[in-house]
Amino acid sequence: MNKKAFITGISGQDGSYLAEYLLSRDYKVYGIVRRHSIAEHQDSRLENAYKNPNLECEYGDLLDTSSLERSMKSIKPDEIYNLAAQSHVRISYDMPQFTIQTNAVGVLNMLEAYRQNCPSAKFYQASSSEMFGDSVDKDEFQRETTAMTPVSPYGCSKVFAYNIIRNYRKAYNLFASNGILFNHESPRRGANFVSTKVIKAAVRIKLGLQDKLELGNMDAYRDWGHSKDYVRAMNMVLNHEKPDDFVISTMKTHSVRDMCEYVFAKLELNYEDYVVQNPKYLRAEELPYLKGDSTKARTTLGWEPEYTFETLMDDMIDHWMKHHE
Ligand code: NAP
Ligand code: G4F
Repeated sequence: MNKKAFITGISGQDGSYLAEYLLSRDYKVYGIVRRHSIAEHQDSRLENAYKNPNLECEYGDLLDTSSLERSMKSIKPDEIYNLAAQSHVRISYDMPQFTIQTNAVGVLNMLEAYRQNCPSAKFYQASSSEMFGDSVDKDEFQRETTAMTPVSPYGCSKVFAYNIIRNYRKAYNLFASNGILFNHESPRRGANFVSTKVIKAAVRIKLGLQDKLELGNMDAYRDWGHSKDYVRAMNMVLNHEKPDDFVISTMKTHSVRDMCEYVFAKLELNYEDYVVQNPKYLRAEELPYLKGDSTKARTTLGWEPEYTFETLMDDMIDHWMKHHE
């Protein structure tokens, strides 16, 4: 019989790639989507997945426990991927209560619905490198053992979720795992994250549709990978012999400035002629540096990324070029 997977956040960047990946591996995939006032935007990232009859979505929300319980009771999934979140770090300063409700209490709601209705399922939690905050090991990496000192409401919410997963794993003997994923992007990345913002603007400048790009902190470093590689890792985490926590990263870091330099140069432009700083995009507290050590996932799960920073950028540039042409 086909395995059944349940995905929260299925309409997001990772959820949509994960749905496609699992469908290609003959899973029956279920997801919940929230009610949107513009219904036609709801499924834009799921266009490909919906071509497969093995995908079913229903309305639900991490804050609506009745919808979660109904799904767990009726579907009885084999694998649960909890990807739903208010996932924007700067916006978590504008909406701290909603961020904590969804990313922390919402995870507890999901865990309870799972524990009470289908405890033999495996549960994946979308944990984040933002949990490390300003902690860095002496060798300049963050890894599973690095202290967590989050520097944003988003980071704090994800630390709660990470810890409650570990608590439920032990207390109730559940197969509940954390994937601690470093930044990952794709053509489906939301427009207000830095990668899409830089690439879309550079393409529009190249085509004469825009004349400048306003950014916040250009000296922040991130370890950027491709979402397609990272959803593959999520599935490997749940198919490992025991529940555990894994860092997923490329093990390389670049600054926002490096990103601008690469993207504009690829389009035969000099970023210094177009990029200006706007304090509006600075954060109340910035996380200056991320570089993940994913040795554990590579040696234990056999996971390796296929994309590099450069091929990720190229994929996104191609996408936005085609979109504007
Ligand atoms: P995303 O594109 O922002 O997708 C988030 C998804 O969560 C959307 O489908 C959104 O639905 C849904 N959602 C938000 N609030 C919800 C709620 N209260 N109930 C149900 N669904 C809700 O994020 P992503 O990049 O795919 O990231 C997926 C997960 O990985 C998130 O938990 C994120 O925090 C985590 N993560 C991401 C990265 C990264 O670099 N991408 C790194 C580490 C961890 P709407 O469309 O209706 O808002
Ligand atoms: O693209 P970002 O907004 O991603 P950020 O804050 O690192 O968060 C992402 O990665 C986390 C994993 O580490 C995820 F958990 C989280 O859900 C999300 O997917 O910003 C990246 C860097 C930051 O240092 C930011 O200050 O880019 C800097 N930046 C500079 N100018 C900007 C801008 N970020 C945004 N969004 N917009 C700017 O104009």
